[in-house]
Amino acid sequence: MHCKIEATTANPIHRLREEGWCIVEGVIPEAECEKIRQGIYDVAKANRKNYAIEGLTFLPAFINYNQSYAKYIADPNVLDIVKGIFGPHPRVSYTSALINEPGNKRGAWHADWPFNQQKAGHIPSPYPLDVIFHLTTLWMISPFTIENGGTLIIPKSHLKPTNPTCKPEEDWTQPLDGEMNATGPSGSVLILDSRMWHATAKNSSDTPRVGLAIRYAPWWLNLDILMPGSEERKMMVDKPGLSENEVPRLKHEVYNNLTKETKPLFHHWLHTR
Ligand SMILES: O=C(O)CCC(=O)C(=O)O
Repeated sequence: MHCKIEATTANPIHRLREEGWCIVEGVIPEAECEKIRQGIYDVAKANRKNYAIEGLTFLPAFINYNQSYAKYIADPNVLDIVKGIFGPHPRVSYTSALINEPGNKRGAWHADWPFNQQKAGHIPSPYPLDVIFHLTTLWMISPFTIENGGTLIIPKSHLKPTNPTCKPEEDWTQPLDGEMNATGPSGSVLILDSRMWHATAKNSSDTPRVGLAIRYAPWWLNLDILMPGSEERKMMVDKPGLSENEVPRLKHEVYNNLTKETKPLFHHWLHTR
């Protein structure tokens, strides 16, 4: 297992716990990234959601539209780390395409679900325990560089008991002390504790930055609130009229074509409750 080390230890799980992030290089061969990049870009653009921020294309449940990267989601270089944290039965919670066009604006600092305090389903801050509940992984289908806007992160911010979504009235788009761009060659995977403060960086290159956000959850984290039509979502989001991310159900034909290693990560998305 290769993990780019910039801390004191070679163990990526230890590093995730201490620093809140690590990068695993070479998960998808670079030549393969070249082949799948345009397809991901085209499909994401063609199905872009109109609520996406200007300069960004965002498409949830991307696995339903394009499966060119699907087998890598179960790649042991990533999955062994995920299992090392969550145990033997992790689940994929999100597969989203992220296209950052040249000239996009810098985004606001935030932590991801279930720590985003503006979403109906969230763990209220101050978080009671230092526990990794959810992992956000950002897949570099393009190389991530400082110029094209490698994700902005603040190492160790996962250890804070809260995050900027607690105070949405403040402007969180400004630089903060300790920030850095996470960079790597195409085919690398940035793994973040979802509590980590992070933000979209400006793409100052002349080429779109193509990425995927794939998130992993432990078996015990209830994901039903994300699923349109679920009983949880009706009660907690629709009825009170609150905001929440949407992860539509997985299409059966897509599930049937996944590899045997990938299927267990997605089985829960076949059904709503
Ligand atoms: O595109 C990026 O670099 C950051 C994406 C992000 O902030 C997110 O998916 O929560």
